[in-house]
Amino acid sequence: MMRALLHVVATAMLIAISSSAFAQGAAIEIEKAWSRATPAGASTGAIYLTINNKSHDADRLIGASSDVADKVQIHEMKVVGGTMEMREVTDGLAVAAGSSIVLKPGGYHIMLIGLKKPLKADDAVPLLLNFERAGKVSVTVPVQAMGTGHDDMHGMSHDDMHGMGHMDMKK
Ligand SMILES: [Cu+2]
Repeated sequence: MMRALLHVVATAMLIAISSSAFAQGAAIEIEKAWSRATPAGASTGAIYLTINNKSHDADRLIGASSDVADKVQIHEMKVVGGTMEMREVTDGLAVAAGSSIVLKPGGYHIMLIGLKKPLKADDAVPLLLNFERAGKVSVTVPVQAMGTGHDDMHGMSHDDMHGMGHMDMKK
């Protein structure tokens, strides 16, 4: 009798736990999000973050948007034959089940294009990420002061990178 009752309680708890996990949709967790303050007149900015896929299904970051910019793209920066190249990742960023992907200076980043105003230190930028499976995930991105040791490429700002004459912008 006691055993049967315990079983019922245990089952009820399991149901409660699994349904709350389902309701919260915590399959995708974003951490270490940050951006950098931009110089006056800069039209672009970059956001870096870590995506943790805690679900048992592979997912894919397929897009993003933010109130602070006209357009938000997923970009990849890499050195090809000694030249820094930046291109838009048009087919999304795959995040395997149970794994993480790190967006960081010199690699993948979220690109803010057509900034409506400069990003200032201590601003909080609202960002909406769109995942193939998990759907929309909103993130608040803190802005760090310029030159705080997180600089891309030895002190050049992201905007400098875009303005560099020898940099090829691959479509
Ligand atoms: Cu970029």
